[in-house]
Amino acid sequence: MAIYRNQTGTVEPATTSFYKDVVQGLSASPKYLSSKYFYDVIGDRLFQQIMQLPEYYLTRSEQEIFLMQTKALAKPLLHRFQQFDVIELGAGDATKSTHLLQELANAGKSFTYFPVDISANVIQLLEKEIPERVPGLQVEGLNGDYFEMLEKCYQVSKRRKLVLFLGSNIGNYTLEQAEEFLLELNDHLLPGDLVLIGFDLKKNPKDILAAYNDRTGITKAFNLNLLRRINEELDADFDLLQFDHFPTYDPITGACKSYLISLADQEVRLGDQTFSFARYEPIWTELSQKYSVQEINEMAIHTGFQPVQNFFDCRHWFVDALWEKS
Ligand code: AVI
Repeated sequence: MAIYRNQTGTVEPATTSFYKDVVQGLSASPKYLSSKYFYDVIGDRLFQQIMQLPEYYLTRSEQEIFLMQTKALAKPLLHRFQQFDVIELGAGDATKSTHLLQELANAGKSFTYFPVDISANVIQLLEKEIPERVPGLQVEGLNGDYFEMLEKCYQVSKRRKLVLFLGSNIGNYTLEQAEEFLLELNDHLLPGDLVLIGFDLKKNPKDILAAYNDRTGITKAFNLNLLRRINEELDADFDLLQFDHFPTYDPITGACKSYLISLADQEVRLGDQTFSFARYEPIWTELSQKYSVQEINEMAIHTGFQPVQNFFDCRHWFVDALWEKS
């Protein structure tokens, strides 16, 4: 059995999902790798840099919504619920949500903020930082799987819920996966609970492509980092110089896809297996799906939600959609 070295340097048998998913993806035709494995320590750092790029409009657009429309975002929650909790799936650094948390706290509401993240490090940091940013706010970080943690929230508190899923993270799911995710989210909520989901909108294809093909090459490094991570953790020997980054955007489907292109006929060893790459063969690494407002509203209805209100940035490039569980 092959072995690999995990992020803490421990050598383990090759039975983890990372190993299995990589082998499955590289054995498929066409080859693929999941973008969920982009986010090791270096990947996190590169993503932080991406969010600062002039071409990467997504973060700034959503930041503008939270900054300029804080009162409007808080209003439906304050009008509907006497008592509530706010849960954030994939909280990251919670920069955007902090504006809303502050507004809710200013309205004199006492509530708990449950940031959920798969990174224990992120949770530790938020538990320390959020009460500094919003004094008096109760924060209970939850480290682990989104839906398991959502169940935990209901065990701890029976209050109404607002679930945040921001940053166009839903765009990294295929349409099928997104619907599956939303159905499961719906299953974990009670009628009347609210969700606020960040979607990147269809727009001029040139602006979308530029966001995933920045001039400085950070997005390329972000994609290539997955091969570096596989080398390090799964005992492989990808030559990073022999792969190029290639994003595409289809304005009909709204699918923005990134590929790593093999620049040569080559063989790559992974543990005790070998994978062959033809010259110019692609590995599909990421989907960043773009939506129309109509597609978003239809998706709400299909998955058991009622659209309540859409919050757009000034260019209408991004939307935070507020839905209620029917
Ligand atoms: C995290 N996610 C929403 C980003 C996106 O836009 O799909 C990840 C990313 N990939 C390349 N640039 C940013």
